[in-house]
Amino acid sequence: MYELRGEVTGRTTMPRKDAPKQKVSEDVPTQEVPFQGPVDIQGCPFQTTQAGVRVSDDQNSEKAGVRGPTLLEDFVLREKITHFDHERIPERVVHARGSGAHGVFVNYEPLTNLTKAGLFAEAGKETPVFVRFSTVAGFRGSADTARDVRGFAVKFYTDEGNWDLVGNNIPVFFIQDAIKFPDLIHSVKPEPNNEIPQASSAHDTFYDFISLTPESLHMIMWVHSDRAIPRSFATMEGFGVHTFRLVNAEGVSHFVKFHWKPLLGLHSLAWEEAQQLAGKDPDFHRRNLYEAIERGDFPEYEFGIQVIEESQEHDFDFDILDATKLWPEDLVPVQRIGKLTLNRNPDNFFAETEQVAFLPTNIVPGIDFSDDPLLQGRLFSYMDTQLTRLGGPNWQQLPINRPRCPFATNQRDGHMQFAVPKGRVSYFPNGLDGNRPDEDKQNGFVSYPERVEGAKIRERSPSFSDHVSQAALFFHSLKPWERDHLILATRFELSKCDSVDVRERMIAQINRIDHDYAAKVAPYVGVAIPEAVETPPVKTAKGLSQEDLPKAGVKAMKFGLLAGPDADVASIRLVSEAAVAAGANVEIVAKDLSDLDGVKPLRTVLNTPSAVYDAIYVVGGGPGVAALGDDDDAVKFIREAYKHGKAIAACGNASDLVAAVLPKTDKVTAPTTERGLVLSSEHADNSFADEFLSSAATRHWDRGPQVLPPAPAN
Ligand code: HDE
Repeated sequence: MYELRGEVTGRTTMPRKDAPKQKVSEDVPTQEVPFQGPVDIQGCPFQTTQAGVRVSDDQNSEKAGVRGPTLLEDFVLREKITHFDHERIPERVVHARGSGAHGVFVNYEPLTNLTKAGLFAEAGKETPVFVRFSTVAGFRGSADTARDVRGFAVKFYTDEGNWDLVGNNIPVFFIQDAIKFPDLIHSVKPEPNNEIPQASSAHDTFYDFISLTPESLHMIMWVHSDRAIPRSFATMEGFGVHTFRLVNAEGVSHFVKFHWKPLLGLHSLAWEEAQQLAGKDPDFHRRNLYEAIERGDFPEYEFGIQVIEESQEHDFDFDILDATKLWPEDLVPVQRIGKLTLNRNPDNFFAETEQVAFLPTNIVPGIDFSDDPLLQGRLFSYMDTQLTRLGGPNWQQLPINRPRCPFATNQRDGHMQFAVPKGRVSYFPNGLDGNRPDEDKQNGFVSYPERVEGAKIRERSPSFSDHVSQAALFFHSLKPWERDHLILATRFELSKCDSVDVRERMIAQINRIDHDYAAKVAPYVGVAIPEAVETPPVKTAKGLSQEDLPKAGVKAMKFGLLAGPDADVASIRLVSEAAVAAGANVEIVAKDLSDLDGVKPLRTVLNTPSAVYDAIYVVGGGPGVAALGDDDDAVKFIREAYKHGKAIAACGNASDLVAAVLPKTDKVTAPTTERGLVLSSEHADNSFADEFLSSAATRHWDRGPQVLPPAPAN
C-alpha cells in the first residue's frame, strides 16, 4: 500500500494525526456567579431522558399491542420528538452562512504607548479567540463561494472581558449611515415576491438600490473584484472597517484602523470556478478550513494597525469617520502587532459556530469607538438581534459566548437562566452583602471623554460627499488581469438585471469612475456608451492589488493528480512526496475509484472539477493515459485548469495529451516550461517536480487566450 503521511492512499490531505494542536487555555477562572457548565454527555454511558431517567428502548415507541396505537404516555417518544421539533433557531438576518474556528492571538511587543488594553501589554501575551467567517447575503445552507463580502468576526476572550472585532474581508462598506442598512440588505436578499436569487447580488433590486446610492460605488468595486471570491478563508484579509480609538493609561487617544494580513498571501478563485464549486462542493470554504486545521495547516494572520494622531483627524482628503473610505497604506502604514493562529475546530457546529454571537459593543478598557455613524448604528443592532435569535437576554452565558475572566452582574432571571446565583442581594448599592459585586472605579471601563456639541440634525457631513475618488483609486491600483476580472464581473452582474433602467443608471455611475470601464461594460449589457464625464485623476495606492501581499509558495495548497488507469505510480510518488515536503497536499483523481497498482484514487473526474485544486499534474503512463483524451470529463478537467490560470504539469505521454487538448488559439508543444505549463516527455524526476512546484505557487492569469473578450460594437 502506498502511503503518504502515514494515512490513506490517494489523499494526503487526511488529518495528520501527530499535528501539534496548540492548546488554548480551557481554564475558566472562578466566577462570582457560579456557572453550570455544558452538559457532559460523555460522562454517562447510557441514554437517559433530559430528566436523567435511563431509556430502555430507543427504537420502538410504546403501543397498545404490537400493531396497536401509540400511547400518549410515552414520554420518551414525546420528549425526543418535541426536542427535535425545536432544534432550529432563527438564522442570522445577515451573515447566516458561516464557519468557525478556535485559536490564539499572540501579541508581539508592548503597545502601552497606544493602549492600556491588557491583551497588548506584554510581548508574547496569549489571548484565546473564536473566529467566525461568513458570507452576507445567502441563507444558512447557501454555497460558500458566492460572490459576496466575507465576514471576519473575532471574539478575543481577554483577561479584562470579551473584545469582539466584527469585521469583513473588504476594508470599506456600502453605506455611510446605519439608517440605510435595512434598505441595503432588503435590496440584496432574494426578491420578496419569489425569493430569487439565493446568495447572489446579480439581480434588479440590488442594482436598483446601488445605482441610486452612489456612496456604495467604492465597495462595489471591491465586490466586483476577486476579493469577493476568495480561494479560502486562510487567503483573505480582514478589516475592522470603522475607525476606532486606542486609549493609553494617560488617557491619550489615537484613531486606529484594524487589519488582518493572511500569512499565506491573498489568493482568489476564478469566477467560473466559484460558480462550479457552488454546485459540486457548496461547502468548499468550510471543508477547506476544517481539513486544514485537522491536518495542522493552521490558518495564520498578522494583526495590523494604522494609527492617526487626534491632531491629524482633518489632514486627509477624506473623512476618517466615513466607512466608505480606507486609509491608503502609502499615507498611513500598517504596523503589524501580533499574530492570530486558528488551531482547533469546534467540537459541535451548533453549540459553537451557530450560537456564537458577536457584539461590536464588546470592547475592553484601552479600546473605544469613534463617531462613525455606521458604527454607532451597529452598537445598537447586534444586541437587539441576539435577543430574537438566541431567545432572550442570557445568551452571553452560553459556553462559546461567556467571558473567560471572572464576571458578576446584578442581572437576574429571564429565559434560559443557567446560573444559580446565591443570596438575597441582586442590586447596588447594598449593605446586606458589603456592596458586592462592587464598582471598580480604578480599572472599570470609562469612555474616552470626547467633547461633543451640536444641534440635533438629520444631515450628512459635506466631508462625506466624494463617492468616486477612492472607487477610482481601487480600480486603477489593480493589475491589468485583476481589472479584467472586475470588468467581467460587472458584465456578469449587470447582465443579470432585467430592468434596462437599472442597467443604464449603473453604467452612468460607473462612467463617473472611469469612462473606459463604462465603455467596456455598456455594450455588453445593451446600454449605449455614455458621454465621457469628468473622472478622478488616475492614481494608485499600494495594498489594493492582491499581488501586493507576499505569498507563501505552495504551503497548504491542494494539487489534483490526474491519473489514467495505467498511470506510472513511481512518478505519482515522486511528485506527491515533493509536494508534501513543500507543505502542499495532493489528491489522486481518476476516471473511477479502482485501485491503480497499489494507489487508491480519492476523487473522480465526474465528481470533482479541477476548480477544487490549486494546480494539476497529469501523470504519464501506458495507453490508458492517452485514452483520457477521449473522456469528456478528463479533458474538461485539464482545459478548465488551463483557463483558470493554474500550473499544469505532465510527464511522458500525458504531455502530448495536455498539448493536444489546450485551446488551438494558444498552441503549445511539449516539452515546455512556459506560462505555468511544465510538460516533459520523460518520466518525472526531481527537477520536473521542482519546476511544477515553483509554477504552482501563483496563477498564470496573463496566459492567452485573452482573459477579457472585447466588448461588442455599440
Ligand atoms: Fe453587521 N450585522 N451590520 N456589519 N455583521 C450582523 O448581527 C448590522 C456591518 C458583520 O459571524 C447581525 O449577530 C448593521 C459592517 C459580521 O455572527 C446584525 C450594520 C460590518 C457579522 C448586523 C452592519 C459588519 C454581522 C446579524 C450597519 C463590517 C456576522 C447577526 C450599521 C465591519 C457576525 C448578528 C457573526 C452580523 C447589523 C454593518 C460585519 C443584524 C445594522 C460595516 C462579520 O446585527
